[in-house]
This record gives sequence, C-alpha cells and structure tokens, in this order.
Amino acid sequence: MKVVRSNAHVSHFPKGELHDGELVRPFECPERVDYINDALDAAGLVDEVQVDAVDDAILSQVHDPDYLEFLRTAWTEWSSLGNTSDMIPTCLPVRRMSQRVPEHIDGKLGYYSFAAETAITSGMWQAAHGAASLASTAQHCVSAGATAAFALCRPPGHHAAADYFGGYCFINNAAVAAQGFRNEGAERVAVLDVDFHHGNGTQDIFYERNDVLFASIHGDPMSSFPYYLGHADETGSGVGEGYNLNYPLPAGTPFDRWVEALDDALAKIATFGAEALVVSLGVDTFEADPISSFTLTSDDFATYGRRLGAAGLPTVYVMEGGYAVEEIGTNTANVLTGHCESS
Ligand code: Q9C
Ligand code: ZN
Repeated sequence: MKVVRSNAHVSHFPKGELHDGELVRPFECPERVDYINDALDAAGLVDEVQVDAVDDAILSQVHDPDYLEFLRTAWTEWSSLGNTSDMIPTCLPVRRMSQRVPEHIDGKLGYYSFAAETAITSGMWQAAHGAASLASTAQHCVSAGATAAFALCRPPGHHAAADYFGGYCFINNAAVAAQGFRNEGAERVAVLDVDFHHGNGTQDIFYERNDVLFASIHGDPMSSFPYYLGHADETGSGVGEGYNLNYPLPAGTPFDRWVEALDDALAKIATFGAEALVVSLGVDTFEADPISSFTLTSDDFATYGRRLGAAGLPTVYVMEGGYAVEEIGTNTANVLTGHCESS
C-alpha cells in the first residue's frame, strides 16, 4: 500500500494535557508515530511516497479562513506578549454569549476552541500543516490510480471543525482528503470514521452537503467525548439531509456488535454511490486503550480491514486516534494488511 509519512509531527508535543483535574503527559504523543512506522515496516506493507505540500486553497474549502489565520499566527501573537509556555484555552463562549471574535489572544484562543485538553504549541502549525500534506498526498496517489493509500497523520484531525480545534485536532485531515477527491473529479465521496470518538469536526464540515457522505461509529456522546455531537438523530441539514450517519454505541461494545454498525455503514456508502472512500482510522476502539471503552482485539482490526478492502472503493486511510501506544502499530498495520488481502 502507498504510505505517506514524515517527521513534521515532532514539532508539536504539548507539555501537558488537562485530564481528570491534572496536567498529565499527553496521550497524543510523538512515539505513536514511531510504533506505527515500525509495525508497517515489519509487515512489509510500505510503498513509500514522496510528500507534496497541501494546496492551501483546499484548506480554505474545509475551514474558515479566519480560523486558519488564527492557527497560523497564534503562537507568534501569544509569545509576543511574553508568554513562553503552551496555549491552553480557559474561557469559552457558551450559551447566550456573544460570538464576536475578541481582539485579545486569550479571547481568540477560547473562541476557536471547544475543549481544554488540547494545547497550542510553538510548532503546532508546522505539524498540523504537515499532517494535512500527508492526507492530501495520499489522496493524490489514489486519484492518480492507486487502489489505496495510508496517511500517517499526527496531529489527528477529525475533531477539528470548520472553525474550532480540540480533541488533539487542528486541521481536519480527512476532510482535506475528501475535498481533494471532489476537486479532482469524484462526484460522490464517503468519509467513514471508525475512531472510538465521534468525528464531530468532519460532521460539522460536511453537514449541509450531499456530495460527501459522513458515517461515524463511536462511543455514545451521552457518556463519551466529544459529548456535544454524535447522536443518531443528527442526519444532516438542507440538501445534506440524509447524508450524515451516526452509530453511537454503549461503553463495553464488543466487536460483533461494532461490526454490525460497520456493515450497515458500508451498505449505505455503496447505495450512496461513493466513488472514493476516506477512512478516519482511529484504533482507540482497542480493548486496552486508556481513554476509550470498546473491546476490539488486535485480530478484530484485521477482520474489519478485510471488510473495508472488500468494499472495493479507491480508499485513503487517514490516521486519527489510538493511545495504547505499544499496540497502536500492530492494530493499525492489521487494518491495512486486512485491506490489502481482500481488495
Ligand atoms: N480526559 C482522538 O482520538 N479527551 N481524540 C477525552 C479524557 C479528549 C481524542 C477525555 C480525547 C480526544 C483523535
Ligand atoms: Zn479517538
């Protein structure tokens, strides 16, 4: 399989993550990429691809330009005030508050955020832009005829909405790939999100569109992050009505129940007539994941990878979550190996 990866991600690693009332070492850490690289190499999976920088015009098709400008300049503005440590949003506009963008960087920080576990670092933009370039390069490979490609994105992207960051995500890499397919001639594109957490950002970006179908299988937001989106009755709006599919599942969900949702989503993607598929590949559905509550085993990842390959669509895999770092490589490689076995 075509594999797109780089070292751009190392420039982003916050000093801490707010978790259970403490600043802890971030679950979303650089060695996640090292474990995945090692497992892909060991599996003999890698057809290495040269990375091309993403066309910034695509970023503006899926994100608000003012939000992108904030991400690009936030650290400079923050550090010019004498700050040296990471940017952690602490004040957010909730119900009945003004949605006017403040002038002060601390106000902008909260305005463009939805969750305080995610800090902006000095190297965030370089890393996030680099991750988007991996997704875009993978999409180009597949649009040019490759059957499948894997973008080893870090930071992840599926929680990043049109104009807010959080959940470790800044630029929505899966949305970049989906929009890239549209720009290069695919009439209908599906995004299938198998990360444990609901892909609220991807849903937000495509919610009013009927050219990109979004389907997500995830922990029920009544009990799981991101809490405020991902319910089954969110089906799209305007011309996008019917083009958003959520499969919220309870804590403890085992593979046999999870894969029923997957098969239903794949059937609907086929009915939709998708010409290309983007998979938001989070492996935090794993039984030993430290912040999630499904119970998939390492073998289950290979099983569902075969289901995805059998769908027979030109496919871009975009890395999302997965925090059991010692198994993240095996679980990721198992999905991709499964795909190759059945495509
Ligand atoms: N204290 C992705 O998997 N925190 N993001 C959850 C833990 C945020 C997950 C609560 C989890 C974000 C890409
Ligand atoms: Zn996740």
